[in-house]
Amino acid sequence: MTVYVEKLRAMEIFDSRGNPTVEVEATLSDGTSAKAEVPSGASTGEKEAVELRDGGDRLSGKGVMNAVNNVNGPLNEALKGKDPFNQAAIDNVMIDLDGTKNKARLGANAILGVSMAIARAASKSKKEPLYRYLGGCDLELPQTFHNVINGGKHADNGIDIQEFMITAVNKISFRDGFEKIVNTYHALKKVIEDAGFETGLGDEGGFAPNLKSSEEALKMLQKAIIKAGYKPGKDIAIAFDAAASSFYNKEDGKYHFEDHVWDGNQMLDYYEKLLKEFPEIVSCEDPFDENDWTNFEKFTERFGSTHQVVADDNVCTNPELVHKAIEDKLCNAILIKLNQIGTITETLETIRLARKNGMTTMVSHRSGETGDTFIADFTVATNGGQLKSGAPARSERVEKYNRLLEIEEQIGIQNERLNHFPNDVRLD
Ligand code: 2PG
Ligand code: MG
Repeated sequence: MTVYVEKLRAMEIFDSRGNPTVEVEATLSDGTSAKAEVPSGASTGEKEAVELRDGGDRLSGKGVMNAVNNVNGPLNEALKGKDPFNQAAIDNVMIDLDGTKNKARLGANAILGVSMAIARAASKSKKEPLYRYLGGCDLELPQTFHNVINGGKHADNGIDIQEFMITAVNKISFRDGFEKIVNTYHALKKVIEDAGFETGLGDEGGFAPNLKSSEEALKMLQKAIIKAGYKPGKDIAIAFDAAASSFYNKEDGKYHFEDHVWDGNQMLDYYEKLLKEFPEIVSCEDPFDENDWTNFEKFTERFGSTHQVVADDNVCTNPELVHKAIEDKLCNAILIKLNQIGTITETLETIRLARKNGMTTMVSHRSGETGDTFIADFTVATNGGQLKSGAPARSERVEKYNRLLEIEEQIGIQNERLNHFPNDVRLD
């Protein structure tokens, strides 16, 4: 029996920040149906595919009814009768129908919702879990990064680095590593309380204490790791996402970072000091503004042999931009967000391109998330990668980790290959 796409139906739902987003349900001719929900970022790169918003007065202009109608109308028409098991063909139909370079006509939120819903329906129809349908039999649980102190655009505090993450580097399984993360998260709450700060949470489930500086945040993290009974750098390492575009001032070309106004060189010196003072930092994302490739390149030249340097806002999961990043030696790792580019097929192309050129890849949630656990399966399917999905708190974050626990139980605990970092953080 040939199975084909029978119907696509979308509706407007709400994300973890209470903003409208798109949900798509795909139904196949064999009666299988599956849903997917699209996330949404706050610190978005200028070259991300277009997230179609309605504008006007309703829901502060953030409604997504145009995107919903694009699924129910033109996308439904174009994909009806198509083979759901040929993901590339499905995605190409949508790219062609949209016809723009950045999915501005139909909306990346509409297109990605369809791309994910059809993949999930196809996996259900084949009676395979999504990670196996997408990834075959070469599967590996990812190295996960957990944003436990939130700053920048994700919190109302004085910290300008957007994300301070912890990652379990000494572990025998994903579950073992995740337990260490959870213990550290709870210890961190105590450390923050004892220092007299509030323990309210930011957008990604990390604490958002009103600290004055990023150093203070890092010191608290060191303390929390030790308090939980682990060795900083040996058991639990640290990563950050500066999301530096959010503190770069285009007018004066300076970085307005916490109490300072710095040029690129001063910013670079600051990072040098930070990495010396906190040797447990293994991975640094977006240390410079998305258009400041010169200083970004200098950063990679200086620290790229000892640290993972991740590019997010300046490459936007876009194969063309990643190509340029490879040529320019911009970074040694690429952040991967499905909604920055808008289809599964193009995301896979970006991952392939990065890896072929010796770069690592880190799949990422968005600060506005839903309960959809697609990225957990997707990261396992793309094998050997990393995943950041926020703190071990707030269900839109934890659901992804719970899904990884489930996947680990299904595929069994594997030997850690742990080639994830340019420097081997596991060596004593
Ligand atoms: C980032 C992301 C995810 P946002 O900058 O890496 O943490 O944030 O979704 O707000 O772009
Ligand atoms: Mg980022």
